[in-house]
Amino acid sequence: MKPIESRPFRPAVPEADLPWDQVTLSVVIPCYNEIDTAEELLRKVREVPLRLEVIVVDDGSTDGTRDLLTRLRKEGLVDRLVFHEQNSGKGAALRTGFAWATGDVVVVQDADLEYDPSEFPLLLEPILSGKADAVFGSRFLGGPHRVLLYWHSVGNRLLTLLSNMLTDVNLTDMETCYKMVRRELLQSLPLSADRFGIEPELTARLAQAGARIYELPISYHGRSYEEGKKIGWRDGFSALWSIVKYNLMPPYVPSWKGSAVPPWTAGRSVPAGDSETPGLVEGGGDAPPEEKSGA
Ligand SMILES: Nc1nc2c(ncn2[C@@H]2O[C@H](COP(=O)(O)OP(=O)(O)O)[C@@H](O)[C@H]2O)c(=O)[nH]1
Ligand SMILES: [Mg+2]
Repeated sequence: MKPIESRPFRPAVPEADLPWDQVTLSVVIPCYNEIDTAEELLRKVREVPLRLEVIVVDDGSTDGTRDLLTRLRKEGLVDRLVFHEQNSGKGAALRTGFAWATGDVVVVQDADLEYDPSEFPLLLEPILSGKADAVFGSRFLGGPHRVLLYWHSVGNRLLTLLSNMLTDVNLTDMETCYKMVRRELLQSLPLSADRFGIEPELTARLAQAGARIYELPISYHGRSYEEGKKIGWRDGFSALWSIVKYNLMPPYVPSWKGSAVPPWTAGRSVPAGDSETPGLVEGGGDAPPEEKSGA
């Protein structure tokens, strides 16, 4: 496996004059019992023609995913592998991954194959060109998608409607996995949800921080419950509560004071990341990297 930096750079979007080679994209992958998909997913991520920092957080898997990830880390597919000793939920896994991110921009990538990493450059373009601080990939804006689970999609639209009413931003897919955010903004947000409440929480905090949010159509290869989909109607009800909680109750997030002109638009050159560090981390939790052993 060749390191990503040695590959020719091929942006997948037309704006060729953007500083694609000056940003590092941290890809945070929460992973819980995904032995059937994790390897193929990681290979797809590594094919993306961007400078990447790949952070995988294993959330207490019990199906052999941990050993698989350890092997893939040795193979060079993973830059940073963090293990949660106990299953704690997608939100907890994301908070661990966000704390470790050192790239300029962070994107969430589920470990199943429902979302396609080859769309990262499309999502990155509004951030790279300085228009957006965060970009959501929407499954409901006309991109190609497998049709299934009608009532699930109705649930998603209702949750998005309620979230929009309280955040006053007009998203079409609040629950999407594809949320890409400038790292400094993301790490400034007070996130606390352990499970799927992280989606409305992240959305609410970005809106409260006054982030410039863009939305783009993405493709979606949904899986059925037989194929391993885990999220269910209970998660829907808990999302309702999360939307109310993170929008109407403290803490109240002040406006983000970050620069509207990101450094890469001024031609900054960003180092490729610390490939000398061991990257394999036992434990996890939310502490920032400098407070952990093995960093
Ligand atoms: N369901 C579930 N997913 C988790 C957990 N911790 C991390 N994840 C990861 O979070 C992502 C989203 O979960 P997934 O089951 O695909 O959600 P769904 O596709 O919406 O049903 C996947 O990459 C999971 O591996 C957890 O405790 N439960
Ligand atoms: Mg999924």
